[in-house]
Amino acid sequence: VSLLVVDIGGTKVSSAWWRRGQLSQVRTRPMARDEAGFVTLLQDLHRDYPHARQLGVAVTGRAVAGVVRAVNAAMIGFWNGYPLAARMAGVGLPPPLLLNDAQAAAWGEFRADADADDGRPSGEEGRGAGAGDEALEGRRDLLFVTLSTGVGGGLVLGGRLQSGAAGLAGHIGHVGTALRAVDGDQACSCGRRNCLETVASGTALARQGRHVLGRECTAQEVLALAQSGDAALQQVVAVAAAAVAQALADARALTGVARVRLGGGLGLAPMMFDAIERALRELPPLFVPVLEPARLGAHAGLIGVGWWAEAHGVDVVREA
Ligand code: BMX
Ligand code: ZN
Repeated sequence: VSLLVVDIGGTKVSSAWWRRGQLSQVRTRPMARDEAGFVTLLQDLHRDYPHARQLGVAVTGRAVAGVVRAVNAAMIGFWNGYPLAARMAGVGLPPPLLLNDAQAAAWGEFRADADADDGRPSGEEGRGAGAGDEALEGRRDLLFVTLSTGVGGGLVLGGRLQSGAAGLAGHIGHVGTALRAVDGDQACSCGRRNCLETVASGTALARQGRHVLGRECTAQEVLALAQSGDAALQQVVAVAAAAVAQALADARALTGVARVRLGGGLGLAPMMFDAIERALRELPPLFVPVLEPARLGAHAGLIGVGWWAEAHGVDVVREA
């Protein structure tokens, strides 16, 4: 094995050897807070996987020609215009193929379905011929949404991963929401106002929790306290879930996508997942996609970028 896969998120960095969709030697470390710390992290990576010959990297932010550019500039201080490919080469890692983290996860989820379908007897796709065609057609499209430090998204349409000009496609965290956070209108550090990410990300839940409780708290704490009956925090969760549901309906209206996978530490939390399902049931069925938890769980990005790197070659630095 020699393909190393890395997933660099706002809060943590995961890495593993990748072979045909299987991961081994999975490691997770906290994301560095500054550039110097990040270079140390890259050196540690190189030490942990010294025989890496190929490298696929899923990364928070847009990845363009070896450089990462934040959409939300406040998420990681040094991440806007960071020459990631050059820094990786600088510590002796192979030249990486870079892909946005949620786009990578979307590709991983899509590929996981394709593999599962391979093992199925044919004709199982639906009863009537018409219904079967529609079901089959629908399986070529998939939206992945992660609720984590930020809110990320990746879209596969017609069997193709959409990365868009400048890697922006799928950034559902930065669509506007008509719902308001409990602490009022929010400026998003992407330059827009009241983005989904300012209402429904882990960062947004923690911020609203602080507003309600008058002290620091985490998104997981907000969920736990809401679960145990705190009405104000239940409202925070309900508004976040409704905002996500609206954005999924918007995505369906715009692209026709009928299947959504939800991932990220917050998205995979049962309370959040259930709240979003409930909010979807309030919407007209035409706009409601089928929602499922990410089948690859927290490793969707790692596995997805592995498939992507395998298919696209990783011997040159390239635009994802
Ligand atoms: C932000 C944006 C997206 C990313 C999403 C989820 C940056 C740095 N990131 O909207 O590119 O996909 O967060 O990222 O602008 P995560 O770190 O929470 O997984
Ligand atoms: Zn934004």
